[in-house]
Amino acid sequence: KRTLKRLDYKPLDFTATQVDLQLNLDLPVSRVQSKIKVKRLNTEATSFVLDGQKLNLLAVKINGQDWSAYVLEDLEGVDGFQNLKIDVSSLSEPQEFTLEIENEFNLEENLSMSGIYLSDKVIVSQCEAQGFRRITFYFDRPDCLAVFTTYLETNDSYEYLLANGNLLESGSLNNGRKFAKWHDPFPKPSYLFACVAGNFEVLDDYFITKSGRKVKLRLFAEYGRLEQIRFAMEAVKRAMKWDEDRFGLEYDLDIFMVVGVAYFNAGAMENKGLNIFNDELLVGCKDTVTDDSLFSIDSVIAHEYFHNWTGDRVTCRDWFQLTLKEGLTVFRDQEYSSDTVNRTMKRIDDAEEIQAYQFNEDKSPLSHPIRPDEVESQDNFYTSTVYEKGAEVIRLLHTLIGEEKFQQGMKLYFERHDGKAVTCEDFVEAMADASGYNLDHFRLWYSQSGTPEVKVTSEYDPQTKVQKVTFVQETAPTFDQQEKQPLTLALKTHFLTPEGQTLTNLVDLQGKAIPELLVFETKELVVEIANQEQELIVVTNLDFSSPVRVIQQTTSSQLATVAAHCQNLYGKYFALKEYYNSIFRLNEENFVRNSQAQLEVDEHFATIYKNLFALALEDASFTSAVLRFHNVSNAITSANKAVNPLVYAQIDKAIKTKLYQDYKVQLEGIYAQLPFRTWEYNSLHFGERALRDQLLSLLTISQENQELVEQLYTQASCYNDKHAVIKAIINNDLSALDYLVDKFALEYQDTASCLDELLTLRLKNAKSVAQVEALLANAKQFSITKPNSLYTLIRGLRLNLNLFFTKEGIEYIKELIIKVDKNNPGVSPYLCRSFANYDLYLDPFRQMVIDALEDLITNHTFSRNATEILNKAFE
Ligand code: HT7
Ligand code: ZN
Repeated sequence: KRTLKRLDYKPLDFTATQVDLQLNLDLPVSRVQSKIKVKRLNTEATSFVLDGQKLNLLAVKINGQDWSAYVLEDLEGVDGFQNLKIDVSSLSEPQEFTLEIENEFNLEENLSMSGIYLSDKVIVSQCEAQGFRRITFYFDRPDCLAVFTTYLETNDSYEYLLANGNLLESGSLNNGRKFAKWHDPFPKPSYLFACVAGNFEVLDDYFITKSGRKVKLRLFAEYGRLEQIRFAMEAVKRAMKWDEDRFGLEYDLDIFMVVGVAYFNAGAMENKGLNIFNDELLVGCKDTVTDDSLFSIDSVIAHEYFHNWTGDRVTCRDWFQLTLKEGLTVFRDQEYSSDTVNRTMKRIDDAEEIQAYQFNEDKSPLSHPIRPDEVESQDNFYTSTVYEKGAEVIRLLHTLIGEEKFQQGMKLYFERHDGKAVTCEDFVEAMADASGYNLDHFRLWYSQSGTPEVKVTSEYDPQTKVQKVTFVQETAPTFDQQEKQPLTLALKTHFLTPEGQTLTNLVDLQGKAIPELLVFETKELVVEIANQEQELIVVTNLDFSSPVRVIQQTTSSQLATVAAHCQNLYGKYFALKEYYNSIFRLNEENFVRNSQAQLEVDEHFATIYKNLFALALEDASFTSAVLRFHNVSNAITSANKAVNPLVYAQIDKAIKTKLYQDYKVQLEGIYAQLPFRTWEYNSLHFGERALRDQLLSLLTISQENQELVEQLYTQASCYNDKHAVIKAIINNDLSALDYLVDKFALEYQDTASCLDELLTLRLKNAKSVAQVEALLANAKQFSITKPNSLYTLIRGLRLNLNLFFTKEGIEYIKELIIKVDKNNPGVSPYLCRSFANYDLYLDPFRQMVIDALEDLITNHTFSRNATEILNKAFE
């Protein structure tokens, strides 16, 4: 076990200031010449170590002379890490010298999607976190900042040769080869290096920055996709403009390029001036992707673009600081989406996501603070905690100090740290200095893991007419950390009368106004509300103002009041969700005894859903979001206790069936009134299409209304509606309509993302491993080396609870992990994570997962990445 610790950080003894890279990109083997200007930072030091991985070293020179004072060490393990230790004690001028390295790597055999690899026929790089060491020996860590010049040479079958920065020159060589030379004037760490060689469809445009500079914009995608990258181009321009308007940040190179590739481990990568995307997050238009996917394309384009300042211009000192760039950039992309689409719904979606994933990560053996202290593999920092909880911590800071001071803090941060690699401390310090706030206690959010629980209790005294509301925060010990302290919290809170009126102007016993935002950093906060004729309902953590779980004994009647009247939509939404979750608790025992039991509901069910549906046409976005949380995965993850997943699946189905039976006429009426508008990218249209999708599934749950499905396929003017059709058919087993699914498959036979969506639905409903294998064999877009295929497969299997929790299902996933890890340790940890949440389930399900983990760990050898996740999960 090799544990890396945050506090062990040591600055470099030697660093690179300038790198001239010559890459001869050939198959199967590529050749690299790297000329590095090295500067000594520690005058005592006489040697340094460069990182490598699976490289073949050919030559080392210093100041133009062959150099033999080096040792090349292969670090043990399956990953092929190497250290190249170079001794410069004999150099007369060791303060500054030129180091030349020549090496080769096997491009064709690199299936890891890290370093330089092949995506179909495109040669492409991915260097974050540690891919550069697969290209050449280097100081492959984020605090080594150098100015890169990149010369690319290939045979002349590649039309475009791209790298970071601005193009210096390009042309043909006489021997059937071609070259391009790029220069990036901004010092950067190796993880932001990028290069691409390939043939593409290209879309050109430009953007005039606020200071009047004309920036060339170029998007590259697979041939034939021109119409499908226009949306992304608009997103680039929107993001550039938004960053100028809201953050005052302008783009800094002459050209900004985005390339989409089919084989990519993550969503996208913010390489300086040359963003590289998983093409599912770049390519798409109304005719080929769902509204949700377009929304993701827009926000990921924005996210990667925003990294140009929060990540590239100011970067991380070490990987423990990852949230410095990721938490902040997620916050920025969330704000972009909120400003450009729908703030409330975006907030609801983000809160939902963090509660479903990050809260469980915090409860699991994989829990860690947003700035972790220890890790075994650098690749495993890319978690929901670092990204999404990290963004919530930034949002909390923003809530505490306000937009104006926050922007002053950002300005100071850039003034102090532009062109540097810094820490989370540096960020908080800039915010504290600029705002004048004391953020000492706030800093604890960076080091403490776990989800704080806030218990809210209320006592009303009719004699004194005082209502005493107590908020007590407590963070339970987590797997990684026993001791917890109270954190700085900001709870946006409303008080409602039993009739549902939101009261403002409330005062305490001293006559002081009770603020809407309750801020405290102690364990307990007591609010005493004076002059009340009746007990008020407390609705807190509105807009998810702090990343905490609220524990409150709210009666069904109170939930019904909040759901009907709360002025804050977030409050309404979570009251409805809490009510939905309470139906599971009410029915659990009955369904364990009898899977066909009659669903029990209380007296508020009818009012709650009647009110909800009455609002449907007025606020389709909201209603569709409420219907969307009616799903079993959500019920399991928000149960806050171990459950029987199969019983939960039965209850979920029973609730939906009851909704259909009880509200059939009303639901059919809403469905009929939903307009078919000319497609537009806006919140109103999104909402209506999403509601149509949700309603279609509900209306066909009992095999009725099949004509609506047929009608929708004919009427559909966009992919979103067609996807709704195949979803209803496959999930509700409307086998008479299978011909429409076949039609869909034919219509989208050339679009892998559509075929993947179809495959997910089919996998989710597969009855056996044999059926899964048959589905994969028939899916022409599926490839075991393609990350998107693997994500589709694991997504489908995870949703298929009936198969996942069988001996053959778990066995199949185990085999998959073993197979995938051999080629691509960037994806295998993602598969392993499905085994880390066993505490969500009751036995025998929990034990099945634990047994699988035990078998994997004891009987197999894995990459560092997978080993860390499996070991932690099993500890
Ligand atoms: N910063 C990027 C992270 C990323 C990545 C990390 C590990 C392995 C492959 C990867 N591809 C991209 C993406 C982002 O957060 O913007
Ligand atoms: Zn990012």
